[in-house]
Amino acid sequence: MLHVSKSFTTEYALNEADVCVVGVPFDSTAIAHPLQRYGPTLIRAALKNVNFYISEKKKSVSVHIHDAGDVDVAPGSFEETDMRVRDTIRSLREQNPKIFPVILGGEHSVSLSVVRELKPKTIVSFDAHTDLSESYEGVAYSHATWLYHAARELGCNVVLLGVRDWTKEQEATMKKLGVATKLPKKLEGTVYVTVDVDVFDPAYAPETGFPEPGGLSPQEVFTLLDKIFKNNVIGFDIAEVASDRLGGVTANLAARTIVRALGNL
Ligand SMILES: [Mn+2]
Repeated sequence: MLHVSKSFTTEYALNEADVCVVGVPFDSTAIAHPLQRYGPTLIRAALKNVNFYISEKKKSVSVHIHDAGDVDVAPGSFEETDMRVRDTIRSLREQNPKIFPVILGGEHSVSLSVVRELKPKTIVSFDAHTDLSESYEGVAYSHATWLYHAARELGCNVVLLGVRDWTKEQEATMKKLGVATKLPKKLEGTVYVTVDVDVFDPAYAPETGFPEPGGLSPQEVFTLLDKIFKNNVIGFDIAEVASDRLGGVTANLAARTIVRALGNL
């Protein structure tokens, strides 16, 4: 008998799993606190200690999870990392077309690579920021621009929840793209959900690249997630956990958020 533990209580082979976890430890475009590379490690460590049971709903979260590991990112290159993330997601979906991908960031630019593969009709982004600049510090593809490029390339609907900091230019872009800042009753087509942990108030999630005061509470985010998952959600990520210390509250909240999301599958 092997007395060993993996990321999840029980871990399934890809072809027997409902959910596939993929880490993307990329943080090369982060400016303030580039520690997002440890996000996948921190969230996995937290996931080991989180019960896959939602007490208030008396509901077991019983999805079968396969952990594919982390993408070998190319430090300093979004383009090369993008290719590797897309290739990885594509291969996983070829091997199991029904798999529901859960991506652990990494900075928020990793979401662009994922939606380029999944091509959702609607993106719901929980984020304090719009991430709708065309370029940031002269760089086209970064954590601060990914949603602009996703919206332009895919021509998809965008819903931004918990957003509370934007520039005049970003405000014009939001108008131009028809970005919703409240959850519509019904979401169109396939839906991709991304959670930048800075959507939470920094009191709940201090370990992140760009904390903004006045954020949402965990309960508010969980309630919104429950509503969103009544639609045709095809993938989920959580980005911007940034710390080099195990046992932080932000990674624990990220893990709890994942369990809440998976509880709706
Ligand atoms: Mn953000």
